[in-house]
Amino acid sequence: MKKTFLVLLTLMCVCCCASFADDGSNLWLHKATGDKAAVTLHAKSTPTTDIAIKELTDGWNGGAVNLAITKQKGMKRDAFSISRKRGFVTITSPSDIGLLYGAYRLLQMQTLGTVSEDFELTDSPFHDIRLLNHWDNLDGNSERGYAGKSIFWHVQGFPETLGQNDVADMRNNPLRNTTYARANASLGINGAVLNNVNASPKMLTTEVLQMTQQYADVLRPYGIKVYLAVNFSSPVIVGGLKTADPYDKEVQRWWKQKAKEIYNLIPDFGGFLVKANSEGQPGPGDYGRTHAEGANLLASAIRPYGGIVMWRAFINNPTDPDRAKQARIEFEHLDGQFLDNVIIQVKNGPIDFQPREPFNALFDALKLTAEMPEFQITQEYLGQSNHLAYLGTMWEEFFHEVMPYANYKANQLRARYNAIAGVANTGTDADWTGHPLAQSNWYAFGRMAWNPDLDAETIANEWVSLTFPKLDAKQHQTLVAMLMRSREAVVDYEMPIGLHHQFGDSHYAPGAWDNRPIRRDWLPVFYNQADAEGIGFDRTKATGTDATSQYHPDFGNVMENLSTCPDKYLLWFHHVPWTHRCQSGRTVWEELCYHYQNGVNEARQLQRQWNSLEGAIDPDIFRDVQIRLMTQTRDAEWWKDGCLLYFQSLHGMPFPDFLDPPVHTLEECKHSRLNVGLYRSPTHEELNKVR
Ligand code: BDP
Repeated sequence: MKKTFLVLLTLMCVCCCASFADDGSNLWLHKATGDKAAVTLHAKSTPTTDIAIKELTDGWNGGAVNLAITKQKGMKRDAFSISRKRGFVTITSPSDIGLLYGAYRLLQMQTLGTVSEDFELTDSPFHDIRLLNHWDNLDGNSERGYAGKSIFWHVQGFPETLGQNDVADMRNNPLRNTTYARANASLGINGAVLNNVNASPKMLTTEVLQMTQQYADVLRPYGIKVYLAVNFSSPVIVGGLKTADPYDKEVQRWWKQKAKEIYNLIPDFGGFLVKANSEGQPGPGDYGRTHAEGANLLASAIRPYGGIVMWRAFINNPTDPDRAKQARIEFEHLDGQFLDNVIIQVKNGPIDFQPREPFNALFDALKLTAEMPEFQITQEYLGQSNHLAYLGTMWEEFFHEVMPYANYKANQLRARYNAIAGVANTGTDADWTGHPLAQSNWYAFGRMAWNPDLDAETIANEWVSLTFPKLDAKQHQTLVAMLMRSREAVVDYEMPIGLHHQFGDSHYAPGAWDNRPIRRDWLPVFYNQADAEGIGFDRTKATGTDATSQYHPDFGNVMENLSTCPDKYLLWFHHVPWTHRCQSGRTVWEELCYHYQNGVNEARQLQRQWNSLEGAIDPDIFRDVQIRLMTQTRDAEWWKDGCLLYFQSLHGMPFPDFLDPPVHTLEECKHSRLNVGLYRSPTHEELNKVR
């Protein structure tokens, strides 16, 4: 009897531990229940319906399910309905992919505990094209990627030694590639640009196109199309032509031929993403041609096959002294000149993925041309994979501004293509995203791409429930609270009250003092304009660069006027004396001190909150996040001390009493390891090795 009990106990322990051990690789995806649901398909079977059936069979434990294709007038292809009556579930959609989306939704609801006995719901995506942009290079590196290597490319010495074994992670690791595809499909993400916007011309060689075809084949059943970022000089570098001029007949023929080759391999290829005439990339400007002439060259080549061209508005070659105005200056006058399968891809803010930016004034400037937002899921400027920064709150803020002040929804709906993209944070780390909690950003992007009206907190609640289903209500709330406050904490110590681009070279550590002899508008001192008298970048019409006039007056006038400009954008739009009173009642100097201090306090609070979850989270993930939060607090102190000591060195005012005295000297901050990109937290794999 005693022995049986012991065996049972041991078995229970093994089972508990086995189900508890988690390296984060399964993301927010449900686990198989053990039961086998009876699923009946009332439609032609396809690879996509096979996946839907398998997911439901393995994961649903609430009775029989019917899947049926039904065409309903006005219903989008990806939309679905789920109904449950007397315990019997029916999922309907006009398409097989809609059925798969419905299946994932039902399984998510099961984990969230929101399935009732009888219910009916219909859901339909707002954006039709919902894309990840992977800034991955053929050599396996990922630009601004902080989660290991590229999940797609590991081509050594390309193209000479290209062989079967060089084909990337995805093909060699089927489990991993299905997880990627399932994760995206579970959110409705339906496209992936597989390579960096700083695109290698080699992407268009036959060898790489054949590899791309393999990805397309793997991802297709999950409703995910592949796209490529292309280099405008490809006809010269790959094609051996003398020019890439859009008006050259040979060049036009080359692109048409290339399009034919691509669509022969990949009949549903999504299209091209192009960064042209920006940061050294080639473009139509090299031949005296406009962005429209360049974009149309590519667009007309892939138009017969249904492909699109996403032409980026991030033209970081400023002609105006204020880089924030550049996108609108470059593109507004070209409105109406683009083919209808061109979409202008616009970063959410006008500078460059800062922790907080007002929306880019190019939104709403184009009336005849499609535009799509580009978010950055990878945290280039938000502590990379060391800091916790849940970006749902940032994107919610973007939509709250752009919807009323830039007519966002109407503009999206009138365009032939209605799209959105996010620069991915995925890599080869076991947990995919480096920081285990940064998975929430991939999740939030997908959810908001589907429905931009969703609020960040709802999404955070979903993600926590799906990823950590074993937390009790209090623990769940703690983690949601951490996520919800996290991005504002980063804003507090990296860019309080609109003070932007204060980064050193690594885009990680503080560099407020940085005044190297390089392009002025890459330097923190250019953006802070700080001296003995005051601080801030004047973008007003009255005395500054007049960026405020690029906005609709309902937004621009509020920003222009010092008395109405919200504190969060104060130093983005205004240069003010240190003694200027903020809306909070504090002076600018006090207000800066207040936010830097708050950022440090918040980072500490994140540590405390996380520590309270010990025992409730898988120990490996717990320790991993714990170390990253330690790093975050330490970095927050560098930011606070470095920036405040530098500003104090200009005006000499004392620190307010509420400020914790610095623990670093300014010199120390200036020469900190943080700034040379050597300093980082261990990856998930490295942590595992140490254990
Ligand atoms: C900046 C990044 C750089 C990108 C560029 C872009 O620092 O790596 O190539 O944006 O978006 O944020 O093209």
